Amino acid sequence: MAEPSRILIKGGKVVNEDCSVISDVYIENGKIAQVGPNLQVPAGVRVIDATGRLVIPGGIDPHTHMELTLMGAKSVDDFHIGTRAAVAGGTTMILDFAIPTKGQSLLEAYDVWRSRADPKVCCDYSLHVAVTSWSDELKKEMAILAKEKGVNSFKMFMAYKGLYMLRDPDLHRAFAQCKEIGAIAQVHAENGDLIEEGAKKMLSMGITGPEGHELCRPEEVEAEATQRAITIANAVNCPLYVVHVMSKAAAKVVSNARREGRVVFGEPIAAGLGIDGTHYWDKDWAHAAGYVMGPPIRPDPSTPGYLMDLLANDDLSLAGTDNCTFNVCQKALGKDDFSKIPNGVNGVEDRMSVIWEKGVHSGKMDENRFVTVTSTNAAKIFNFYPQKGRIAKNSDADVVIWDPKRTRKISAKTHHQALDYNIFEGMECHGVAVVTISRGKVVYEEGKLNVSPGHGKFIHREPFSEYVYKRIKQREQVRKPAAVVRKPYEGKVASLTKDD
Ligand code: URQ
Ligand code: ZN
Ligand code: ZN
Repeated sequence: MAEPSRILIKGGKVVNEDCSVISDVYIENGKIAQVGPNLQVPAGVRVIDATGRLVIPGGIDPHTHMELTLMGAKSVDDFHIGTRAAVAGGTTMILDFAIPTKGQSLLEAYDVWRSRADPKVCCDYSLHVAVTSWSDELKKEMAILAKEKGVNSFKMFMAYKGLYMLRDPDLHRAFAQCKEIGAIAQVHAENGDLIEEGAKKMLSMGITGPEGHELCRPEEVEAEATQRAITIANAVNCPLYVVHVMSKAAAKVVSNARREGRVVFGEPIAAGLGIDGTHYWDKDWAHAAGYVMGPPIRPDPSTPGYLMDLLANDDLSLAGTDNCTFNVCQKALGKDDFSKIPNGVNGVEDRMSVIWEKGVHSGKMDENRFVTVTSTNAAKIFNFYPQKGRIAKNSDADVVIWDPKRTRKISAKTHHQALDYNIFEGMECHGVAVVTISRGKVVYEEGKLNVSPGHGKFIHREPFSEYVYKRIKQREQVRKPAAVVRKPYEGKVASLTKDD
């Protein structure tokens, strides 16, 4: 049956970042054609009754790693299964990462990831590009990606020593180039040297289990790198985006920098917002290993609530998932040595419900802030707002009918991800996607998926996002350092002393 390209969503409460209003939404040819009360539409239009429910912009997950090969394992959610699971949870766009393999150029990596994703995605997507080494050639490629390929975000790793890690001088160069081409610099902020030393110490003490993964890289290892990245970015007036903020210590560094006026955005993820890292001490090795990611999920049980409070008040800016899923048998590559457990957890399907339960149902944030942190801010920061991130005329018809009263119990038995466990297993959440519409097509309704691989499109993003660059440009003007004009020194000058 040909998909109806015209849909009328009647009687729902339209929730945008700035306001909520009972209103109809009329969708035609993949776009939102009208928003308003009691819309009159042509005959033959499919009508969906949203009375008593919310009509929200489709979720945008700014941080996923579908089919990434890492530490000898390939993440099991590929671009089809991963985006299929995303729409089942109310997310209608993901931003993944093209990460070059050793010796691969950025443009080659970009092409490889495009060829992987384009034929498979069930919803729209885009790509950040990882900078895991430095050269003049690579610097030029960043400019090409920004000018011609729709990439305005580059991720640098301060961890994964020997694999992805950049040291400060190259971070400085990469940030300076990001600023030059109007991109945002993203960082995985952990001190890779301290992680290496910490891991050696734990293993030498016979601590080989997942608890060693957290013990070897405590919060301050994340906080120190977060501050260092902020300092380096500020030295070159480059906007900074700290991915997967996992600890109270790192979150304090980000919020303090924002209060001091730095242009920095902090991204907590569903895992850090929904659960804590006490699981690493579980007696069941497989259970404990399932939570291994970097930075670790923190064992301090007050962390999820603390991160959610900062997300609610804009000290932290938006929520991702870092969805990078490895089955138990893949995690078992590290059964004798935690540093060999492939890093990554799930989140792409459950992010919206976890944040509704722990953020809105708990009273920490309202429905408008929920939309902001799950959709709108990603669109603004990565520069495709209001194409996405808003229920408005001419915006893409990425729309979710959300039932705040309905609950669901998260479980690997019922989830749509490829993973054979779920870090949120058993969590009861208020807030459920009832209907998900991607590009004007109903791709999920009342538990039934209706996706087609390749339905999603790559979203090009222009550089110099206004939301990110307005202050940067102003500072470029008004904070230019200038030399003092003074008469030359004409006094006595000592002679140089040789080393003795
Ligand atoms: O570090 C990342 O963001 C990627 C490699 C996913 N894995 C993880 O543990 N965060
Ligand atoms: Zn990372
Ligand atoms: Zn990641």
